[in-house]
Amino acid sequence: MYHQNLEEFPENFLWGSASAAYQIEGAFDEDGKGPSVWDTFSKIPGKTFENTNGDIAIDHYHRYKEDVRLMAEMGLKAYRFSVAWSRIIPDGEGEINEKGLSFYENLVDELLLYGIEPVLTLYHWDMPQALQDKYNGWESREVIGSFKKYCKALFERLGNKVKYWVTFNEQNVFTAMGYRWETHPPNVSDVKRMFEANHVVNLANAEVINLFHEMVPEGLIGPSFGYGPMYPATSNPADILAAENGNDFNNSWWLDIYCKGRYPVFTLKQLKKNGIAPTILPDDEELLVSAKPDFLGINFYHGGTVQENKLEKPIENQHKDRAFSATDPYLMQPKEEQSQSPEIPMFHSVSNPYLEKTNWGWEIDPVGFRVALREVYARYDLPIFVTENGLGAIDELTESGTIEDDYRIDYLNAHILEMKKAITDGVEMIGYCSWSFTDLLSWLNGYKKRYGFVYVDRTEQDVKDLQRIPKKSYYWYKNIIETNGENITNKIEVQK
Ligand code: BGP
Repeated sequence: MYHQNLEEFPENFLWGSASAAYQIEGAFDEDGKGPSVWDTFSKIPGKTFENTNGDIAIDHYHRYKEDVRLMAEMGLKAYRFSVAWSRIIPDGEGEINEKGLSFYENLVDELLLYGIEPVLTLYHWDMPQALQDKYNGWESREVIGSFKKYCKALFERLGNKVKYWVTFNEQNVFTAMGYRWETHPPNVSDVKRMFEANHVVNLANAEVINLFHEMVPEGLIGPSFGYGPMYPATSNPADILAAENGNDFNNSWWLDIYCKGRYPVFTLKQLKKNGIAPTILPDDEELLVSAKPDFLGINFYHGGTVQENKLEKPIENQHKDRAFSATDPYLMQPKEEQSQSPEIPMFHSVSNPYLEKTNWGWEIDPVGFRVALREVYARYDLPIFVTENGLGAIDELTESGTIEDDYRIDYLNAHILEMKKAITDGVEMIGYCSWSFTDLLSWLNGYKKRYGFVYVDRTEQDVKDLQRIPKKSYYWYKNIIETNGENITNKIEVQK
């Protein structure tokens, strides 16, 4: 659809920004916090860039007031953050740690003081290590009860202060990276175990949504999914079919469960044929169907392009032209030695010649963002909250003490423009959170891959003074918020 004039953003549109506990807080063992799987995993030599970890991160735990003040000065309307489960319950299921709860309550109070809407993520990948050790983490249904206990403590304490809640962040990413690619905890490489663990997370998601609706009837809850549209490489109908398979396997596999309570038929059948489908017990379906999210959180970075692949195993030279980044969670490719690669007969990923890439090889695809928003809204009919979108780049602190991140402004402007078009098309949207507010730890890429509006002065090995310095994009976004996005056009004007 081409629109001569774009509609305005809704009046109460939540212009926000996001973060996650492990990536910002630091204070990894303070005030009674128990270790999480990320505290353990990041210490395994060679797993993260230059062996970086979040022990100190950007020390948000001690500097949250300063960070919130910067948000307030920018005029931010919403701030998405996650709670570290092992701060609230150090061993995951036992005693509740009051100091952990009060940290988040203080943070929420501080946000509310400035009229910033808190958006709370319950699980952004940091399972308490004790539960990993005791039950094998998400591979056991025992963990569902522990997760409910933790969530209940937060609903009780913050249910009257926080309206927007996110259950799981990018379930597709943490299950694949953690159980298939050995690049996240618990460092496993087994497709069957991945699908089993993923199913348990689905059950936990449903249980907690139902619990929330009982306990916090005025609030809104939904998962945040890492969505990427699937493009066919050509107009060959066989490639169109491959793209449908890719969409089924990479997107509907999760979104259908969240919204319809059942797995997509074709992928499920394919997994069963390969002997890697999850174990579904008789009562599971009833639970999954009963839990309805109030909105869908969408994290958008990029999608993928696929072609037909009828081979049992990809041929050798196909591997060579794959633009494949070892740390791109959205485009991991089957390893040759991994016998169970269910997607091989379904589709085959190729590089998209129309799209530029970031320094880390991630495609830049603003139109794909509009495609994503429309697809998700058309299929699932739920309001969308964009809970992440942003550019990871190497920023330079100039001698005069500024950061001229025009490339980030270009990136965000282009994406927000496409979002405005999607709204004009008819997509119902709650808000948009950029990733991220401050610079923070990239899980696998250290401190060098920066996303923030606010520069944080540290390197991988040198913590320095962690000084916060607003970048050029900070002032640009401030203006976008002030004008409710009316200046979002093809032309960019930055006010500083
Ligand atoms: C998403 C995660 C975020 C964040 C972002 C950028 O998948 O939800 O936590 O890390 O990706 O990723 P990266 O740091 O790998 O560039």
